[in-house]
Amino acid sequence: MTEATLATEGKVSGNTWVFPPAFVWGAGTAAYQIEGAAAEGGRTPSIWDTFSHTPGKTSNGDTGDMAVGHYHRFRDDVALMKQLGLGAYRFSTSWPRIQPGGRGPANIEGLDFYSRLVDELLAGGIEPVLTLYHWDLPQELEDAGGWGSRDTAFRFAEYAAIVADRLGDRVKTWTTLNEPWCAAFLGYASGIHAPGRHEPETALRAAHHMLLGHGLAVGELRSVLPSSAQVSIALNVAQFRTESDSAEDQDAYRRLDALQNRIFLDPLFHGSYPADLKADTAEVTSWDFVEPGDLEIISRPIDLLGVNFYSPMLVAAPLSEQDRAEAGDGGDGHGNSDHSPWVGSSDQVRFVRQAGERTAMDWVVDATGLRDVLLRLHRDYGPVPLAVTENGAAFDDELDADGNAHDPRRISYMRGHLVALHEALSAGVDVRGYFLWSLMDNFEWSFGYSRRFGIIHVDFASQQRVVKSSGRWYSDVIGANAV
Ligand code: IFM
Repeated sequence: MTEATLATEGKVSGNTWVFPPAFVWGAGTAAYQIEGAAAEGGRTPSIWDTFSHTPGKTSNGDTGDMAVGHYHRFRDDVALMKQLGLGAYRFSTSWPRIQPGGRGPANIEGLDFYSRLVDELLAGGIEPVLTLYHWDLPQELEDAGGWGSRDTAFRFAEYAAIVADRLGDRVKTWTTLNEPWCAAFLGYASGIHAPGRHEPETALRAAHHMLLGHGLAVGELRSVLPSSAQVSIALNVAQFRTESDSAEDQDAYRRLDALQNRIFLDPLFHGSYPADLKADTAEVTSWDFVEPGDLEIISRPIDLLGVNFYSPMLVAAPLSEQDRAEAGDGGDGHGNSDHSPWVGSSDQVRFVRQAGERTAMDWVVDATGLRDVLLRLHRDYGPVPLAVTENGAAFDDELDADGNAHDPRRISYMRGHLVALHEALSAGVDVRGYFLWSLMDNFEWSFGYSRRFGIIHVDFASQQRVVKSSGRWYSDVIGANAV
């Protein structure tokens, strides 16, 4: 993504927020959430196939076996993207489709699929933005230790080289990992995501191995791709806020910020893990998995940081026994957790339920969080350019009698977040693009098909697609380059 020529060109006039001329407008998906064809074309199972087929792990026992059939319908889906006027499409490649089993030779049929997709996008004037890992680790690698094993980082770099070798002549923007926090902590600690393990130490180890895999992959990508290619990582950077200025609440903030944000940002941009994170987790791990030279690899320069943002979180110190009794808190004393089911220091933090509108995920709607997270990244980790690589909302959309899907709440969510992004631009933050999550309704991980994030409605039985009113609204925004 080229420089968007910032603040001075991101103008506001009346109630219209005009974006910089080179601003990239996109939408995103991920392989396991949309492709289906789980056993076709030489693909072998990933941890998400195993997990979703394990009784009790997903709503209704839903799996990605069929998902929304994108593997067979990709041309129709690209036609819809074209109709919306998307400038870019963010998708992920499936590791077990490209390198079954996670090691050894490439599966040409798998690479051919993505090659056709890329060609179709380019023919439609849509820039492909490729993510190498959106959580679908080949099951064989999990059987060999998964991300808890250091070898997985090296396998990931090998896979990155295979994909770059085939698609690097046409794909300009590359993302190594999507949301490693979710993959590490939801996958290996809370266990609500694949592979469903409950091992806090392994989660920290996995986070490090993912970062190492990222750094090794950056090296491979740089050696295979033309020098004009852009290499990035996408993090779900959390915007934590505190209930008060008390030292106890500030400490809860510090702990969570270390465990979700700085655990990735500091090694990537400063070449070290935060000292307070190591101290906070000393009872869980000695961090002996960090070997000499790892941090140099992890902090190899990148061209862009992807920011995935949905909702801010309010945190505080736990209530004292007395306060809990007075508040009639019969729960665990940690309050309501909006997003973060495992925090490593759960005795020291409490999530506070925020007032306000909520999405179908029960996530509070507060667009100021996006502005603040962008400002913070610019302040603490700049000058790396940013792109909002995910932002969106799930609502219980239904087709009306005429077959239309009206989703005014999603339009309002998007509008608010785009204005917030614009505020960050105007404050001088280098934000190069916005990728709405998601292009279409799809498999929402442990929620199965019960949560709809799309701007295109999908009837999961017939696979029929209908552009929602938010899709038409977004199309107008793209056309005007303004909100
Ligand atoms: O659907 C997910 C996506 O795969 C990763 N980021 C959050 C989205 C909504 O939960």
